[in-house]
Amino acid sequence: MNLTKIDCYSLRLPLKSPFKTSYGELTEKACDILVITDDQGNQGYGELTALETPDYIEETLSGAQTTINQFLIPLLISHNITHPKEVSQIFASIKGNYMAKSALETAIWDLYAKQQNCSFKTLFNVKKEQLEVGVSLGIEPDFTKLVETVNYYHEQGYTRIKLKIRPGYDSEPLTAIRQAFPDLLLMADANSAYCLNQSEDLIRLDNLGLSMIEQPFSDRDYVGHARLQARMTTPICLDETIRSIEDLETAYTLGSCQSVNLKIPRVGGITPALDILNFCKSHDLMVWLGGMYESGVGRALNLAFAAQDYFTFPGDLSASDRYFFEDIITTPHVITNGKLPIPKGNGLGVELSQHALEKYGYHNVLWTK
Ligand code: OSB
Ligand code: MG
Repeated sequence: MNLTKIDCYSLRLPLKSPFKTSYGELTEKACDILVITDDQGNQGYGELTALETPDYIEETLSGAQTTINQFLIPLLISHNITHPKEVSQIFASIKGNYMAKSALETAIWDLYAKQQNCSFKTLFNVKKEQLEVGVSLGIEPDFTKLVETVNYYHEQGYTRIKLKIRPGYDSEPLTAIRQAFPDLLLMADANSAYCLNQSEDLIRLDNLGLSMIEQPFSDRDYVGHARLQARMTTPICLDETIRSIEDLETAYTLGSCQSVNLKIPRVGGITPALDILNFCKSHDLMVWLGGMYESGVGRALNLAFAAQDYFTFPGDLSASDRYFFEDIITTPHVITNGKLPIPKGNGLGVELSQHALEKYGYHNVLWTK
């Protein structure tokens, strides 16, 4: 693919309001945007979505940056890549570090699509022009405010609400939402905050008509999740647990989940994400697309990927203005008639806003030929 340069924009995007989960509070989202250039001047964009603190999964932003610089870029440039499908194989000798791999792998896919004058929409064989989406809400102890927030997003067109929960903050806020919105697609995400002996707290959520409960237990606890699933009717969805197809096979075989939150960065990029999607299809397992508070770059990828036919449940895919005052792309993602349009241009179909890149971060050249 004749790569000539890899640039990195390290950004800190302030959040419109702090986002509170069972593991802490986030006030700004740091991310890197990788730009891979070829000898024709085409540019592929990839977002590094790793969080700064290893409280979601082990990988951190600074660790991922080191992995990219010391291990992944040297591997990438020493191979003659003919198709982006080869990249995850090229990275196979490096263990874990899925988000670091995904940042480069997705940039190579974008570059490839642009070389072919093809959109991601076409690449993924997507017919839809727009997508029904959901929103993820942080912990809000004031239930009146919480219900107002749900109403605000519901009126904008978000058809599914996910609430972050933790022990002591579960049944009550969820009941408040359910009473105000009897028919809403509603789910909860615990981000590993419970342990097996708190199973009763979760089982009593069974009467709330939740679409699913995401990641109640610790990320390696396949057996605990299987025991809980056997005792409750609400589907358990795994997020943190599923980093690879092997993780998914283990969870499926043990009955640890009935639903999968698929995040492209958490599994190492587009090729492994497609493998996981295919596994879910062939095993009739529900799967939907999750998010990592992506900027407009990662969001564009998520939109095209989530528009594939097998996804029917609205993902964690909100408009640019859900989290950010200003997106880093020239045309932000805006809810239109209650849905998010899927970008149509070549590759990801978004352009970086030079103004926002300068305002929110700094630039480094990682490699030149
Ligand atoms: O657990 O799904 C999660 C964001 C970062 C890390 C983990 C999670 C999340 C979200 C927000 O819930 C999803 C989004 O809107 O991007
Ligand atoms: Mg989650």
